[in-house]
Amino acid sequence: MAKNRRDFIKISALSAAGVIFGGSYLRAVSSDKSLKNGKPLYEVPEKLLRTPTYCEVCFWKCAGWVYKTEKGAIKKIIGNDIDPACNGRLCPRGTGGVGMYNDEDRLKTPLIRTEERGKQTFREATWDEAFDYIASKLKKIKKEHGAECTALFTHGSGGKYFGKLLKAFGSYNIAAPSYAQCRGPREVGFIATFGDGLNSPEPMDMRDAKCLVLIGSHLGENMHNGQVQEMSDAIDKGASIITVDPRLSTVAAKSKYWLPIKPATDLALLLAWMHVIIYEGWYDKEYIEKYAVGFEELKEHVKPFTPEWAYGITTLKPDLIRKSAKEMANAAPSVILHPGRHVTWYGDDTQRERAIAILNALLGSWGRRGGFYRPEKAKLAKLKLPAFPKPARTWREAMGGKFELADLALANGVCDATIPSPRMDCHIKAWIVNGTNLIKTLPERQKTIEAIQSLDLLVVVDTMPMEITGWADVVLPECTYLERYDDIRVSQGREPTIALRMPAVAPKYNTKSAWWMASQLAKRLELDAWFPYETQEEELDYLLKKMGTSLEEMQRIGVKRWERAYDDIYFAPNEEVEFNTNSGKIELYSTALEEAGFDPMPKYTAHEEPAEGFYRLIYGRAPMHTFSRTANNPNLVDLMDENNVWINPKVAKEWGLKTGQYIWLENQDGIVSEFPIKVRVTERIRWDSVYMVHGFGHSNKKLSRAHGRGASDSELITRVHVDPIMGGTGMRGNFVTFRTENKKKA
Ligand SMILES: Nc1nc2c(c(=O)[nH]1)N[C@H]1C(S)=C(S)[C@@H](COP(=O)(O)OP(=O)(O)OC[C@H]3O[C@@H](n4cnc5c(=O)[nH]c(N)nc54)[C@H](O)[C@@H]3O)O[C@H]1N2
Ligand SMILES: Nc1nc2c(c(=O)[nH]1)N[C@H]1C(S)=C(S)[C@@H](COP(=O)(O)OP(=O)(O)OC[C@H]3O[C@@H](n4cnc5c(=O)[nH]c(N)nc54)[C@H](O)[C@@H]3O)O[C@H]1N2
Ligand code: SF4
Ligand SMILES: [Mo]
Repeated sequence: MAKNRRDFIKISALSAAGVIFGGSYLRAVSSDKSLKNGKPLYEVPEKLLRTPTYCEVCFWKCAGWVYKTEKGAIKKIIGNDIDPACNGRLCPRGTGGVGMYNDEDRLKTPLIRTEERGKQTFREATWDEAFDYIASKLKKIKKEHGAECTALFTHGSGGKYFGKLLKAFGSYNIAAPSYAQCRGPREVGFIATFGDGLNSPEPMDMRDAKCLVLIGSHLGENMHNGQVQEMSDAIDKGASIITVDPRLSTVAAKSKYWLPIKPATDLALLLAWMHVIIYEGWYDKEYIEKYAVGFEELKEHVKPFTPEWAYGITTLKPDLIRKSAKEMANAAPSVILHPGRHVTWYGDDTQRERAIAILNALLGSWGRRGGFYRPEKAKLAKLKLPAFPKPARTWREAMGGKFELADLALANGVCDATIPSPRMDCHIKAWIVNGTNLIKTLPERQKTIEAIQSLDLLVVVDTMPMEITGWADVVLPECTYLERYDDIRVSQGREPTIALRMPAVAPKYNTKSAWWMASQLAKRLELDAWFPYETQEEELDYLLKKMGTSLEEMQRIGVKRWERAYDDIYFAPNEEVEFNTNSGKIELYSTALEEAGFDPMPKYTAHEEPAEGFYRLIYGRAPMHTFSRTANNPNLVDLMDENNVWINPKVAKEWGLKTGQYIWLENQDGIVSEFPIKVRVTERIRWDSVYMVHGFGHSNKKLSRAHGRGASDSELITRVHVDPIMGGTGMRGNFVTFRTENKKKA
């Protein structure tokens, strides 16, 4: 174990910043005392000006300051000290965010397609031409098919404005891949148990946890800033970490217990943990009695699931299962079984998340210090707008009554509802895609492309030429987050907090903000009543004044925090708590799942194993990149310019593979990776799996740094296991084998 367990996090967070800006420079600025006392400061000694922002490199949205020279050259971005999401420190990606602004491959002007879809052949257009084209197509679709035959896919700040546009137009088909390809199952699993989802940032009291259990969550590589910091604080205070991962992740290497589980068998481990905790009497009896229902049923249900039973499935020794359960029980209630975030793995994900929720309940950590706290959120003021028209249909109809428990639209559901089918009398005809590279983001690429090919209109709003822009009819170039205002950031947390993003510099090239684009389109679609302001400053000032501040104040302070209205962050001793479930209690036995025809308590089902010569494809994050969006960022490419495939030495020997060699991966359906990937032979991965970082292997030639670098996990995920409860797309049931040559290319 490392001498100072905090080092690994410091290294990943700071060395990167050091590379980009020079370590001493960065330290000099962040130790500037005048930043600490919360006073607004427009000028710093180096004669730099600063403006507030929040980061868009990932969705943690850390608030920060952009420093620039008087001439408007951006020098650096640093964290805002009073923002609880970052506590004054950005991660390497946030520090390198200026690369998004500087990237010379950026989209520069609106584009209209001239050849067939997918070919990246466009002509440059004016904004007026682009908007007229879109508006006339949308009007035609509305007339011929109905406004509800349109959809928005979004994963970015501007989604709010396009969402409003679409609702005003008459469609509620608004989907984000951050639900059905990411955290959806955990929301549904926790709602079924506690009556509340987790949302973002997750209300985990990590800094006071005495034991943290990470099931696949690879914090430290997953750089969600505030969480990584709180984990490192907890470690410094002596908390123990238990990591369940088929791979020795960064954090697994620092853990008291690493459980190198056979992938796809987590539910067996979770049931065995329940068995031990219940039958050894290690659960929180008072808490369960007071707050929960279904304990006797659960006790009976988990009776057969002994650690010995789980050993045969998970390959984890019974003793390790018992010891780790004891470790959690000793720390309870200051223990967190982390729900994870990207949890769409094997199709039974809502049930796995239910099991995680139930374990947290048994240990009494929900509502307790060092467990899960009650979050607070500032109430965002609303504009006075007319009511939205009620759409004749939504994507749900196309689902034929399935996935009723999904609380948000499914991106894959909207995709399904776009492909013509005899089951449906109408399918979706137009998509607006904002800030999501659907070709790399949705599994089953062929299906996404089939859906796109049956559209009458595809509008893509992006900052970069990406795989998705190649399929667009119209490309609208957004300016980067450093060049625009956006909506007020209202994040939940221990206290209500808001943050402002404002332009640090004027937009480069002929790029514009999503707010402006949506307002302009609204004018052409006669929907201006929903866009009453001429400028975004006026709109923000109106909203901020209603929230007790103003645009002028927020421009100076960037972040505003309020005290909690009530002192109720944890359950008070003996507090009567009403949970938002059918029974008003924590449901160990879920009546809602039972009513909907699903197992009221989680069960283990075996998943398909790789065939001879194939290995399970698992994927994750690298600290210096976000999905596919940073692969061309000049600053971050300097830190990592391609991904590699982790292969166990035993397997490498069998195949004669060596570290550094380039190979192609071929999946169970015969799909070969378009580009080769470098081999990394390592004991840190089980022999039955291979691992790679998501986001590489770009095929768009306009990405001068990212094109052809590394391979894409997405193209190999041609098989999904859909969660029957909420429609999430389990993506880890794909298997690959190795090719030392690519016949198609040879
Ligand atoms: N194979 C595979 N698929 C996955 C995952 C995986 O690990 N592997 N992860 C899943 C998860 S957890 C998630 S949350 C999703 C994420 O999915 P996405 O959010 O789609 O991820 P990105 O690939 O980064 O695509 C973001 C797009 O937004 C653009 N963009 C960046 N900044 C801006 C901006 O300011 N304005 C606009 N308009 N566009 C901008 C980028 O250029 C890029 O094209 O993917 C899911 N899909
Ligand atoms: N640097 C960086 N940080 C990010 C992001 C980013 O793009 N870059 N994206 C953010 C987003 S949107 C999300 S959703 C999160 C995702 O991050 P997390 O929710 O932390 O991680 P996952 O993608 O679910 O899981 C990846 C880990 O699961 C392990 N794993 C694979 N199969 C199994 C299995 O069967 N069982 C178990 N127990 N483990 C398994 C892998 O080895 C890997 O370590 O990261 C966030 N943070
Ligand atoms: S965690 Fe990093 S990339 Fe994400 S918002 Fe914060 S600084 Fe930006
Ligand atoms: Mo995600």
